[in-house]
Amino acid sequence: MTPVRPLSERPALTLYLLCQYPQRPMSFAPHGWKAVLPLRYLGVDYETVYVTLSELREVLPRTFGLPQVTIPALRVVEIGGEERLILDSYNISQYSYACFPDEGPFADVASKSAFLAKCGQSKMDETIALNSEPEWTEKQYAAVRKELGTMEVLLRERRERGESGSFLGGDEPIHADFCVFA
Ligand SMILES: N[C@@H](CCC(=O)N[C@@H](CS)C(=O)NCC(=O)O)C(=O)O
Repeated sequence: MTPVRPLSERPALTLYLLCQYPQRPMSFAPHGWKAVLPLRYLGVDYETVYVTLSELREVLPRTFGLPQVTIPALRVVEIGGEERLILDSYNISQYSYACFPDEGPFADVASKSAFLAKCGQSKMDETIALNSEPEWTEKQYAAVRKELGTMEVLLRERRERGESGSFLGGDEPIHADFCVFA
């Protein structure tokens, strides 16, 4: 496996995420996770800048000289100083995989061994082999569709009772909604 590139050889990345209000620099917005998860999966270092909705609309377009900016947005400063802004979580994800192809949860050899010691190499090989069998994967998809069907039933029943909200928790998400998201 190619060794993880030292920090001095990596581009500097800044990820812009939406926050609810300036005093709380944290993001809940779902679009942001679509960029955060691939970056974290690949173990890529980045700084985070949290912006409010009004900053997103009023400040960021001026900062980047664009008519409109959506977030997540990733600012990349290459080793040579060249800068660019990547918009849209899909493009950020594509960039992450292209730029850091050899990293990932198993970049650390000791952690890989620890994981395999628990899960077992043969179980792992078996699962990887099964994943390329259409018959097996179709069964897995069917099982997932069945599970999701339970949610549809719950949501439909709630609608029929005249209750509002599109979350399992009604108008506000509860733990069950967060489990579905995760
Ligand atoms: N397809 C985009 C959607 C991103 C998006 O719509 N983000 C919202 C914030 S959660 C946004 O930037 N909206 C612009 C605005 O409200 O002015 C992605 O996946 O990154």
